Amino acid sequence: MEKYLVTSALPYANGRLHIGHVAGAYLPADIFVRFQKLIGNEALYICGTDEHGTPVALKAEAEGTTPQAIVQRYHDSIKASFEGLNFCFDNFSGTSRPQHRELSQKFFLNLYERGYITQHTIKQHFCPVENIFLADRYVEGVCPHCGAAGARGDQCDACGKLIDAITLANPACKLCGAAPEVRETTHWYIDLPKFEPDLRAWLETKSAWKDNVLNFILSWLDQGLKERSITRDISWGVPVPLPDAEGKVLYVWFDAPIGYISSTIEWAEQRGEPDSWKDYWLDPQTKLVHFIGKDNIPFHTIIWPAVLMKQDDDYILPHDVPANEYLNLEGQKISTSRDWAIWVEEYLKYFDGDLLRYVLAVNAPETRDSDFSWSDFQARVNSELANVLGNLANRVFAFAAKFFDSGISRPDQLDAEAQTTLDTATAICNEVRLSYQGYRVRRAVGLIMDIARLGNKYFDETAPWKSVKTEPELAGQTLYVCAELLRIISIVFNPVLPHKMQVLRNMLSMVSAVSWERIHEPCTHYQIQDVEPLFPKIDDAAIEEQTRLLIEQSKVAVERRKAAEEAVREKAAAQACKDELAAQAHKDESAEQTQFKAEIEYDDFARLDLRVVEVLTAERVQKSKKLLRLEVKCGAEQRQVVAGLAKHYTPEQLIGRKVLMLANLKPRKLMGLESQGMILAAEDDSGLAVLLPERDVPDGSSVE
Ligand code: B3M
Ligand code: ZN
Repeated sequence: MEKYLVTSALPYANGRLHIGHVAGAYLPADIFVRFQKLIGNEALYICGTDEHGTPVALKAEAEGTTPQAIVQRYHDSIKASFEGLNFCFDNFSGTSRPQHRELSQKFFLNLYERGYITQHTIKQHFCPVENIFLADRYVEGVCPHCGAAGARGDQCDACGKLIDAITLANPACKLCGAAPEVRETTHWYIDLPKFEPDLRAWLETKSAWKDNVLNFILSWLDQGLKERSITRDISWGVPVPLPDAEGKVLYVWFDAPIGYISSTIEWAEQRGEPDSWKDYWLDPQTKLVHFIGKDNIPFHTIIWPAVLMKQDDDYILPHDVPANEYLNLEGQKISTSRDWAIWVEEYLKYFDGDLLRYVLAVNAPETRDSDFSWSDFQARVNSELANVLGNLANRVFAFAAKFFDSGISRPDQLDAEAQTTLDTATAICNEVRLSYQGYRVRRAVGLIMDIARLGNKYFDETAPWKSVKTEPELAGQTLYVCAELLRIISIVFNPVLPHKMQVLRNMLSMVSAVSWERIHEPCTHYQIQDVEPLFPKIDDAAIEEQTRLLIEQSKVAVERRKAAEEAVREKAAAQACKDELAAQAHKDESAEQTQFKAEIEYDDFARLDLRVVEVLTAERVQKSKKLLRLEVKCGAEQRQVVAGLAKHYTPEQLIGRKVLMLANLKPRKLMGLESQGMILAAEDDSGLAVLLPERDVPDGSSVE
């Protein structure tokens, strides 16, 4: 017997669950787990919500509530959605629970103490309006590579290159629209280059992984692993467990995968065997399989295994990471901001959970992106589930009711055609098994529907409605073969349609627990009961209504978004205005406080000999940071002036310029050089600015 520990990526607790999530990281996992249990393997299915990160904190602030309240709302909503879709998690936890926080800190400290964590002070954008450091995706500006506007701080969509946010030109904060400040901040980094040999050696054993996953990893390794920061400056998260780390939390992607373990620990505690999580995580026999969407590949195949490798306990590493591609909706990318999505919560108000499971399984984005459309949903339900599988069940049950009092018995002997039909079905089941095991759900579903087609064909060809009058045993044989096919289907289809297949087994009066082995244990008698249509058809009106709702909801969202963007612009403008007023007020204030020197007579002023001079040469004074030595021309005269301008001007910036000079100041020595005049300059917080005549006047001109 094999032992699996299966996880699905932890959904963020900042929004509801939509069908794109379900198709990528969840349904394939649930099907895999149910399949493993069906063939007699042990499988534990672990999940929970990913509850940290900036979006939760921002949402809480926007709604004037706490992050915990936001998290609770979406945790409940997501959990209910999964329940409505008949998911079989063994535990569904959340990463803001105390136990998870403690475990995450322990993981961090283990790496820290073993020298796998470094510390760097970096420059980062800071929004003075929101008063937060801005994660890269919250900054937008001009791409330093291609010059495109609207590049995000992490990546430019125009040229596809990765960006260091700090290199964006004209950066703007996406939250408030204002230009962010650049501030220094200290963070901790996981020293990935140190892991490279171990990671490479481990990954070399993974040649059986899906191509899309391997390609992704190779390109990462080939670019060379870099240190990755694993801390953030926000208040919502797991506090960094170091004395000098006030206000710092672990990056959400550092703590999230640890949630797989903390959720397993919670499961163990809830069943009253607190150590039993170790039977999975610390037993090298366990096969750990992470189901994820493709954007999560590097975290699960590089960073997370690295983190697991250097802990006190000997954790198992991922056995497989079957990542899926994306599901589109009506030919467009699913988008939460445009509300171009089908929310599971909404879906469940209208349709059965298993129907969505079926359609998403048939269209699973296993090797490339796939598409969901309402018309395809209707067609799949009506012409596949209802017309093929539902029809087989209906006609068999109706016929049995009409002519055999709903009893179907195994004939003493089966003729060749009957036997071949059953043998074909069991042969297909072997293929189905391989497909499930290899994460090829689309193929498994197609094969199972072939069994149902086989049944309909057999029913048609043997035409029991004819034979029942003359040779009722023959009609009975047809019913028996078809009932056997339905029984087999109700077993092998259970991973995809757990609820519907249970209903079918009930109609067939199968009471024992469902298991793959029973495929090969023919039933001797069926007493058909509780018959109901398995797959009622979906009418056009229902589909039109859904299409209308989708378009409507998206329109509302796009308008709301436009309004929000407008609000951001207004807020930015208001802020700019406020800044200006504040600057003005500051000026006025300083004007009030300005201490003027004592009054003088005009004669006092007239004693100053102020002149326009031209700077002929300029050079730094050796060993002085402040002083420049200038040669200036004042009419017929040339003078040497030593001026304290070196911090504000390079010599080149001054040569050739006409500036103002106090010419009759008594010469004095500075750093051994005689200064024969004083250059006039205005001073403010940022330094000195030499005064220049407003138009070109000859040197030597006097200043009145
Ligand atoms: N919260 C889900 C996502 O990227 C992310 C997964 C964490 S798994 C440890 O949609
Ligand atoms: Zn801002």
